[in-house]
Parts: sequence; C-alpha cells; structure tokens
Amino acid sequence: MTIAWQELVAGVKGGNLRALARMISHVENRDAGWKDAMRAIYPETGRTVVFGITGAPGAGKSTLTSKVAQGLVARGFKVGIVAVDPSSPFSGGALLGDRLRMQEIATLDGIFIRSMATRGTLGGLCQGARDIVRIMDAFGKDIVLIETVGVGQDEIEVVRAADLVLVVCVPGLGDGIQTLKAGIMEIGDLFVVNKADRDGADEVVSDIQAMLEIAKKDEEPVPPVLKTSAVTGEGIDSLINWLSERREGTESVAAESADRVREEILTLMEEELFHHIRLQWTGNGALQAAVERVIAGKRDPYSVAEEMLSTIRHVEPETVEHGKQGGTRR
Ligand SMILES: Nc1nc2c(ncn2[C@@H]2O[C@H](COP(=O)(O)OP(=O)(O)O)[C@@H](O)[C@H]2O)c(=O)[nH]1
Ligand SMILES: [Mg+2]
Repeated sequence: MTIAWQELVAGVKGGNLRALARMISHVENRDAGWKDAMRAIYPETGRTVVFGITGAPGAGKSTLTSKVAQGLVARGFKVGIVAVDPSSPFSGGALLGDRLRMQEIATLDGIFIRSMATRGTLGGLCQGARDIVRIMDAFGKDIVLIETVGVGQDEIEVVRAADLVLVVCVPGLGDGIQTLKAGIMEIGDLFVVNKADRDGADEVVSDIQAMLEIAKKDEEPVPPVLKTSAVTGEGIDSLINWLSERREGTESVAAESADRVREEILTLMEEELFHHIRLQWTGNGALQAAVERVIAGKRDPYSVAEEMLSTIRHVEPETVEHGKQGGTRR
C-alpha cells in the first residue's frame, strides 16, 4: 500500500482531524515513508508544551486529565491527549474504562485523544509518544497531556517525552508513594494528591512535602503539592492555573535540550539498525541457517551472534525519496 504522505502532511498542517488521526497511525506502524513525513513536519513543531501525568493505577489520572483538558480548552488552548494504556490481559477492563471516560471529551472541540498500547510499540514507547506529540504540534495543539501509569519501566520512559511531569498520588493506598516506581519522585514538577474528598489526603501531602524537602538540591525550588478532588472539584482550578501558567511562561521548556536530542538520535539509530539487521538476516536465510547449526549442537549462540555482527560493514539508510535535508524548527 502506498500512503499519500504528502496529502496527510498537508492535512495535518492545515488542521484536518482525519489527516491527524491517519498520519499518527501510519507513523506508529512505521509504514514506508514515515521518516520523510516526520521530517516534513519537523519544521512546524516546537510550540507544544507537553505535560506527563503519571501515578498509580486508579489514582484518577484519566479523570483529572479530562477535567484539566476541558478547563484548558475553556481558556482558549488547543489540547491533545495521549493515553498510554496498560495492555496487560489483566487490565482489559481498565483500558475500556479509560476509553469510555475519555469518550466524554473526545468529541469536544479542541481536544484530540489518542491511545497508545504499552507493548509492541515499534520504535519504543518514548519515541512513539514523541512522534505523536510532534504530529499534534504541527496540527496546532498548544498543549499535549500524556497520561501514563507510573509503575513500570516502560511507562516511566514515556515521561521523557514530556516537558513537565505531574505525579498523581492518592490517600488510602497504604504508603501511596512507595507503590510508585522508585525514581518517579525525582521527575515530578508538580505533585497532585487526588481524591482529597477521602480521609488521609493531608497526611499524604505532608509526606510528599517532607520527602521533597529531603531530596531538595540547593538552588532548585521544591515542586508544589496540590490537593484535588474530581468529586468536589477542589483544587481543579488551581491545577489548571498551574498548567496554563507553565504553558505561557515557559517558552524555553519546549526547546529541546542537548540530552534529549542526543537520546532521540540514538533511539532512532537503534531502531533503524535493528530493523536492518532483522531484514538482512531473516531475508538472506543466514539467521535460519545459524539457528539450525545451534540446534544441531554444532555452534553456540554467542559465537554465531558475534560472527554475524562482524559481517556488518555498512548499513544503507532507508531509501530517501526526496534527497532533501531535514528542516530546522520554526
Ligand atoms: N472519590 C474520588 N474518586 C475519584 C476521584 N478522581 C477519580 N476518582 C475515581 O477513581 C477511579 C479511577 O479513576 P481513573 O481516572 O480511571 O484513574 P486512573 O487509573 O489513574 O486513570 C474512578 O472510579 C474515578 O471515578 C476523586 O477525586 N475522588
Ligand atoms: Mg487512566
């Protein structure tokens, strides 16, 4: 199938919703020509501020995300949502629940919602999220909210695609903070204690504040801790205020840091190399032959892998259609 990439790219830049959805799917599938298409939109990107919203399952991330998105739209922002669904067979219900809760706003003007599976994403979860964010950015979104569960390594990787991270905690999860993956406290720019309508919210706030004080580095301000309740509406406005202030006041946030660019280039190179290695070795039968020799007890996997790697001298890049240079951003 040949994809009408130019049409899609033009559609995305022109604010066409159908083109936006289709381009995201084709890029996510890594359909032939995806990189040229990303290159074509790259100069149009760099405006969107990306907020990662992470926390334990059931903390209220989806509920908060939809409330906050609606509040931001009411203030004139164009908002996109990326929902990273846990696709474990045990949480099939959660996935559906997320979709249903999100459905409520999927049709609201100015909000585009995209779900992403956590497993089997070509190119990795973080790069996948980054690609989607860029396409939404070129489409004209001012803000993208990425909702992700903060419990697994893959999920934490996703927040590397975010400019600022909100960590959602709740009372009544025992030691709520401990259920989050170690390392998540360090990445929070804002802590939200949700379900403040329940007992114990103030204790969780103090616990987090104490923890942040201990972890505090000189010069750096301690991240704020907000209390919210989707039931009573408490704190939702303050949360929306924080987000819109950060959207407005931090033009440099969206600028890519050297670390981030370095990491992205490496990720893209790894993806490409891996793709070529697979194609080459499955295509020419060398892999199958090696498998047979190992199974027959004639070789071991270690030396086979080493031998095969030593045959790589040069990896041709994917055919470049236009031969043009990628642009710089506006
Ligand atoms: N009592 C109370 N329940 C909430 C609040 N926010 C969300 N919930 C409920 O908590 C459950 C999980 O919410 P959800 O947004 O799906 O959590 P997620 O897994 O973090 O995305 C749902 O039944 C929500 O209605 C809140 O502030 N207070
Ligand atoms: Mg959710």
